[in-house]
Amino acid sequence: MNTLKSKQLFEQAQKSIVGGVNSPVRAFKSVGGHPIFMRSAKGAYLYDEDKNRYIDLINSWGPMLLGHANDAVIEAVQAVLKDSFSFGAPTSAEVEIAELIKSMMPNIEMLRMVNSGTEATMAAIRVARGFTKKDKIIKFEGCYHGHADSFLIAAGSGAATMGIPDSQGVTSKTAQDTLTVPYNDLGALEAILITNAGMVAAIILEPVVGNMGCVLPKEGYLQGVRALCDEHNVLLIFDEVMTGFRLAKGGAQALFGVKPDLTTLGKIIGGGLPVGAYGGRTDIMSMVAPLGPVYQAGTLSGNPVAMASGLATLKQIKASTAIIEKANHNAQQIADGMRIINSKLGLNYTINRIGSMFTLFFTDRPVHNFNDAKSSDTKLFAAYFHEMLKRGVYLAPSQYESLFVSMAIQDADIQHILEAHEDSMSLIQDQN
Ligand code: HOZ
Repeated sequence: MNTLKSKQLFEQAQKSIVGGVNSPVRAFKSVGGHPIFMRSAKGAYLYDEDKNRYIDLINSWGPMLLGHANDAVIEAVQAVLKDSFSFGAPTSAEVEIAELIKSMMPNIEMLRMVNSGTEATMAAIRVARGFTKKDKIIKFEGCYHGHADSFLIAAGSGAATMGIPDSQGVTSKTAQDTLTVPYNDLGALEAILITNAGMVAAIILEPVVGNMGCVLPKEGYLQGVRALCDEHNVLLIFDEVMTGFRLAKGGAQALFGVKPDLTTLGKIIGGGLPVGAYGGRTDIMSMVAPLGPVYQAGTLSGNPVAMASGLATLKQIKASTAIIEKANHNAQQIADGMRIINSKLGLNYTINRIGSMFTLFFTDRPVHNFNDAKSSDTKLFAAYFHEMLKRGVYLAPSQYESLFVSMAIQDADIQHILEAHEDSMSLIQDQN
């Protein structure tokens, strides 16, 4: 596969963009080689600058559940473009999307639109602190909630991939207010709540983790976290930036039947444009300005073009259960097919899947938390990643990310992915 233009663009990019990329994992640092520069995408496929085609298993890290360049979304965006790109004043589309989100997410009574998942989580903990008048938050090792200071402590995703889970530049005072415990361990959570009694404003977690690879909550775990929050008078924040509108129309909270106090959203909510949101109980959200004393604002929040893209995406998801079902079916076929091939090759690697999210971990160990995920052979993952890329399958360039499957993938694509998997696995096993 010829990727010369990508290589040249990366060399050029490094002269003006930090590391040649605008988000660290994209640099391919942990897998080696150069990133692929994309030019266009349609449905299940990405096309790069050298005109190579890839079946996309990242889907912009989650937003493109419908597949790329969905016709109804394009039409909706084109329709608003002629009316202005931004007003910095309220629009009817913002009211419409707020009502639509409330109708889908079971525990959002009031919400605020922002421009990214990072903004949403950053604001949610500020509100939680303002409401409870407490400073500390608890997050889980390997969970990632965007790049705000309070979350870059034992952080997953790119921070873990780059080996900087505790980023420099975060003051020690900020870090002291973020307590961390292992995911899926109620005992550890209870212990830290007892030690810090009366000081914890909120527990924030990904109800299904996507940022240490895909890690599922153990049976009863989310219910246990909710019960501990109630017992210790702590707010529960579900970061559903990845899982919202994907695992179910109402996200993981609908799927598992657990009620968070606040929810953060991103990715699918913008249909590929930069949108986030946070919301929850009316009494808590009423703390936010202009109603209350917690400040949060944004010039481009509720941007009309982004709202049009989000609305056109969410309306389709709300109207048809077939979308989520098809994406789930695709992911199941791929993950199950990989399991069968692995066992034929005598390999016992862990594959975690739920709905249309999954990760193949290069470890024999069941993966329930970040320590388990870190037992993966990342060198082998890197070799596998490049073999898949050569065969036209675009995976996340890191072991510590979930894959996101779209509804646009068809049976022939699944066949292609599984053949690529078998060839790649056989080859890297022979070489190692
Ligand atoms: N940290 C993001 C995924 N969890 C990566 C986003 C990107 O590089 O585009």
